[in-house]
Amino acid sequence: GQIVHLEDYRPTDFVLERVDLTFELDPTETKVEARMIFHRREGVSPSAPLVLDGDELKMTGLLLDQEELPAALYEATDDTLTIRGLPETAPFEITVTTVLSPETNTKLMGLYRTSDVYCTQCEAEGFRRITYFPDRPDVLAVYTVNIIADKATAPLLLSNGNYLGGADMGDGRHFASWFDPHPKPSYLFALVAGDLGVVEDTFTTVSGREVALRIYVEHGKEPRAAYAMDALKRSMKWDEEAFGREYDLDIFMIVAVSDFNMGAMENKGLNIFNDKYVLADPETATDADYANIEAIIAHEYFHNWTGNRITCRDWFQLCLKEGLTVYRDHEFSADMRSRTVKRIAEVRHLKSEQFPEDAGPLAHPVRPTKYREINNFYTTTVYEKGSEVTRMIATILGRDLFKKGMDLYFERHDGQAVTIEDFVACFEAASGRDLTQFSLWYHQAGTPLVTASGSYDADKQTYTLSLEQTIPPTPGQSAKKPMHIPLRLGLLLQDGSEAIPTAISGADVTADVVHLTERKQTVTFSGIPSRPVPSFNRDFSAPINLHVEQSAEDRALIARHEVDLFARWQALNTMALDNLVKAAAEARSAQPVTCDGALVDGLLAAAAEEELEPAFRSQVLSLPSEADIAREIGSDNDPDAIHAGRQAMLAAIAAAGRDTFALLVDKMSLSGPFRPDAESAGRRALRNAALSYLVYADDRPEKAANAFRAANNMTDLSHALTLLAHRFPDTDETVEALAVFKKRFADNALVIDKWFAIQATIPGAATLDRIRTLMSDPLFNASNPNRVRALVGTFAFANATGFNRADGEGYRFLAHQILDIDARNPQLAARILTSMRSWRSLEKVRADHARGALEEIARASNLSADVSDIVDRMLK
Ligand code: B3K
Ligand code: ZN
Repeated sequence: GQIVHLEDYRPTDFVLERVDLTFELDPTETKVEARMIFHRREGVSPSAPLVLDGDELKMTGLLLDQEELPAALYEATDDTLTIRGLPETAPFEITVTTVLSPETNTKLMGLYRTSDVYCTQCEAEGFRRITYFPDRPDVLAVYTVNIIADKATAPLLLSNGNYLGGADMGDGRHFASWFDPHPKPSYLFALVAGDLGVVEDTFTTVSGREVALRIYVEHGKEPRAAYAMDALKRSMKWDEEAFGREYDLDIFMIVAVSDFNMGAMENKGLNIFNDKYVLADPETATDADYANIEAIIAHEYFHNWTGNRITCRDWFQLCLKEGLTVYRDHEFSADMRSRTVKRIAEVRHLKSEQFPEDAGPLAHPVRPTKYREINNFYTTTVYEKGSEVTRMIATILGRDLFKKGMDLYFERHDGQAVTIEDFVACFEAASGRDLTQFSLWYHQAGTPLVTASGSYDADKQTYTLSLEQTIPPTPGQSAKKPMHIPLRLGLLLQDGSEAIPTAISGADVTADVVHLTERKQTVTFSGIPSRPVPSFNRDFSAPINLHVEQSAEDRALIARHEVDLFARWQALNTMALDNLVKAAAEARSAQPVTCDGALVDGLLAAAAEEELEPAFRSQVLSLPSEADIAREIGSDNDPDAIHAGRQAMLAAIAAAGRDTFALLVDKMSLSGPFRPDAESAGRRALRNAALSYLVYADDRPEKAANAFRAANNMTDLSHALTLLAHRFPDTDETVEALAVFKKRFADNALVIDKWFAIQATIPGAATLDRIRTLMSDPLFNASNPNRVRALVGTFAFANATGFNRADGEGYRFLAHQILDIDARNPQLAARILTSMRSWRSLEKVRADHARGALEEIARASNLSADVSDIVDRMLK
């Protein structure tokens, strides 16, 4: 693929007015007729040809105003159809006929089949695999879709918008027509046809319109869609209340399919979901599954306004819809659950996924300026950092002005395809603030590092903070400008109360937000009666790394007294991380691992603190992951030492807290029927965290095996199985539990994915052989993305010791898998390959093996654009 540059953007020469599509569905010979009405844009040269996009198309007909086009007037290549001699000003109709084979479409882009159901995925550039088309997000048109199919195997025929009607065709086939009155880009087109079960409900909008809600799932799975339906209704209500957004069609449909490249897709009025994010019941779904379903149902629904009604001018603007919509779904979940616990989970995710991306060879700005393969830019930087940037706008402007800016955005740009600049301009207009420097967050990649040191002057009663920001170099960006960093900050006094400064100089401050705007800044707080303990980045107000020398005692003070609960968690987590880094170094040099007493006391005190909600306490007990430790160390990483150091710390905490944990296991047990609400989930999380420590403290598998037998829901069951498999992999108890679990859930794909994933994360070098064995298990299915992600993806992303074997076998295994997957499904292959994005921070022996494996991929012939883009950037 060629490199696309933002600066080359220009509008199309032709305006597309409307589209009529007719599909005659067949597994291997689907006929598509696309009738498109265009006119030449004013000012465009009368000789300019119409150039349409295509991808692996077989064209069987081409008409201009219903007349066959002479061959001299058009040219079709692999990826374009160019038509000349078109009317100067009058509208004209182009009719393209193509023939597709959904059954053999293994890329899962365009029209494909999954479990005998026809379905589509068009974002980003899948529509061009259906017909020749101006396949770009700034071409908005009104669509009519006619679907013809065999009535017996495809009784259900769905597309975007409102149902127009349908009829029997008398030959065993039937048809249905759909009309979507809202102009949309092609990436939001969807079609589904097949035989599915349905769950129905209704929602009455704030203005009193009744909307039909339908969730389609495989027959027999209807009861498992109830939670998704509930989440949908809550999302619709929340968007009315929080953002003033009402739904705009008569019907809203969700279809769950089992073969899908990602989580879900926000097609107008017809969302298509990976069934992993729809189906749930207590027996088969964990609390995390429920939370994900709630978040993703909301996310896709929220796209109806942020993405669909207002869309992106070009794919460089992806964060315009994704960053904003993630922010919206985060706020939704925070309102549905505990805001603090949600924020902790977001920050953990951001640090473990986005920070490494931003620190490695794949780093790119939230709003990139070039790409080779757009599918590779659906990244955690665009999504999660994009959400953090939106959150910072809200922090800087405050709630009311942020809302005013959002309202203006909806009012100004409804029905348009716009840019990040348009978005930011709305907040500038609403607030009168200049956000030019702030906008660097969209343009400069890399996680800013803020270093801070403080000094207290007892005579003057002033406290002075010296702050410095540095933004590390990233690919293509060596020098960076200082950014506007909104840093929420509190000064705690020794009794735990908060100091109220009489004056602050050296920075703009609004409430507790200190606005850092210079490379170096000295901020002085006056009227501080005694040496304060600064608590930085409350609520994680800015997505930065922070280096500040702070004693364990100072951190413990924050952990005990901060009013910002997030900051309390952060203090303990930072303490733990510092200690884990030290433990890794000790383990690497074969010294005994030491565990800081203040940390253990802090953890145990928080764990037992009844004033705090259980979910929060479970977050405190969950130590930074091995990947977090590696990121903190930054270079020359030895995953085995990190693992050994962390295990030793877990054992020390387990030994010190035995009584606390035993008590918690008792206290947090739940009786009565399973409820997936946040509070019950929090109790299960705390109980399981405590149970984990009890199991670490034991050398025998009884406790875990008993927990496995006693479990009456998937959260507890999969947790117990994980404890058994990870801590006692080769015992009879584990072998038996794995067999029982497999047998019990053999016909539930989503649960079997967990069975694979749990085994893929067993620490240690021996797991690679286990993975190989599992790949020949009859339940393994190399063409199902969820299954491949569960086994191969989980191994590469989440098993630091297994994957990063010192002999490099893990990398070579992955290289072969990537090549194998790439031949069928490039998007899936490219995504799994990003698991190697931090390879340069490994110690030399491993790094050399990793490079060798990457080079092996790079050398292979017939690499997809997706994989070659990733591998080239990783080796650069
Ligand atoms: N917009 C889709 C993602 C499409 C990914 C294309 N490779 C789902 C979402 O973010 O809501
Ligand atoms: Zn999205």
